[in-house]
Amino acid sequence: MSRSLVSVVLWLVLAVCGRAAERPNVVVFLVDDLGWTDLGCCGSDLYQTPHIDRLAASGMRFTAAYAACTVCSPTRAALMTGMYPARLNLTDWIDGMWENLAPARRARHPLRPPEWTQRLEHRYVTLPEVLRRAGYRTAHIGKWHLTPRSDDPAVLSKFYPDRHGFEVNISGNQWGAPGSYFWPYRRGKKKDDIGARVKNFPDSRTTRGRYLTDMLADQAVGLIEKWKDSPFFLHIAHYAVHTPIQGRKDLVEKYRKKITPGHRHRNAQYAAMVESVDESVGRVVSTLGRLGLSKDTLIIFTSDNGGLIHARNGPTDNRPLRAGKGSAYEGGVRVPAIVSWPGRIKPGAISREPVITCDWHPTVLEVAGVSRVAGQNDDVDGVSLVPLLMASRGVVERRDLFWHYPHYHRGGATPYSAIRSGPWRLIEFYEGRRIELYHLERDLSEKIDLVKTHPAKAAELLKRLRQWRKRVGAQDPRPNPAFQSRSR
Ligand SMILES: [Ca+2]
Repeated sequence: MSRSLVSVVLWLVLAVCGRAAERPNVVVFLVDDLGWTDLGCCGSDLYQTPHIDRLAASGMRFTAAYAACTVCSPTRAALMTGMYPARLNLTDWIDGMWENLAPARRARHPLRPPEWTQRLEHRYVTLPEVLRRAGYRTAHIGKWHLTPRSDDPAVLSKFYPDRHGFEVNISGNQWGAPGSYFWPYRRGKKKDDIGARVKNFPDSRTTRGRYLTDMLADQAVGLIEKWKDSPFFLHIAHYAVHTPIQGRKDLVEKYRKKITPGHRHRNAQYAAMVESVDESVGRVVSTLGRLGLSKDTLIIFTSDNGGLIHARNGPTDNRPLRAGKGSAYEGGVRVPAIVSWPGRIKPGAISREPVITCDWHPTVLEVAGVSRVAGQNDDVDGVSLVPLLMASRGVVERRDLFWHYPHYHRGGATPYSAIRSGPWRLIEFYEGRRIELYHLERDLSEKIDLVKTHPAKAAELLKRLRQWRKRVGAQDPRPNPAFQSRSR
């Protein structure tokens, strides 16, 4: 072989290998309502998640990862844009509680929410939009919940995932929950559930009889097989483990036999739902392995808010965290987060660094070697976690994390903002401008309010929180003119 031929072959090999390394596939699992202790590797005493536990063992698990909001739509928007929900003015789930509250119930609250933005606006450049321009195939599979409040299909469809950068949209629409997890995913004869109004919902020949989480996994596996030769971005946003709490029958039976009075987690239906999510992760990981794509694929696994505990038969338990979904406390926002990239991220790594949903956007772009679109999303709030992921002792720049929820929620929240700074967490409640201060390293359960004993720290954090609100243009709640204090 001539020297020039050798060098051409070498160049080709380097070019092909280099390309694969520069543009890995990205799979994001965004599970709905999965609590901080809802996985085997995160301390559940009941739920079995061997595939997710293996994913964690193969990469990095974050012990202080946060959702950008205590409810779902804002966190989903933060993942798509890398921006805080407060900056997007998208601060509650769509439609929000207030909008559905009877006048008598509204009168119980001294404040009312601001005129917040109930959709993901097109002026923001989403993660799939940037990746798609860089040559990625992009698919959304599962829950979307970022459309406006509307009954008009023409209005709704303008905000579906396929109008926000996803080439393929499977079952993403205005619904925050399915009518049923069992095919055809409707509640009784109700027509307007997922599947009914969405054009690109898979047709019934391929979904008939499939449990929803299994069906979404089928779709993910099919797309990986189809797109194996080009870089792809899959956003697998499971409807699970949101209500209705309905597990697959074989798994429910298994857990019914397993639960004892001593268990902390003790809902067999919910346990079965978690295990179905685990199976979906296992199927995606094994498909990647079978196709030789493991080393070319970054997988992120996380949740959109804390575990649900306030509903009837509160399906899970977030202890030692305080409260859960829809609350101002850690149980509302602290979530599992796992990142795997075999050969790149050291196996078995644990990070205690506080990270938040907004960070995944710049992280994915850096991993994909893609620049942000100039002049758009310049205010990305997240930071890339690549230094942390690639060198397990690496650090990201020290910063504060923030939450802003100017709404009420059945999970216990009254309008509030919060800041986490190092081990400290300060919450400002708008009602009466009351503050609470906790030291999370000494008091993970937020039991001991330190405002009185650490007034200087409280004042410093309150100042930073208010400065941040101003900087991002956070909307304050307003006085409720209909408020009747006697009715409380
Ligand atoms: Ca949720």
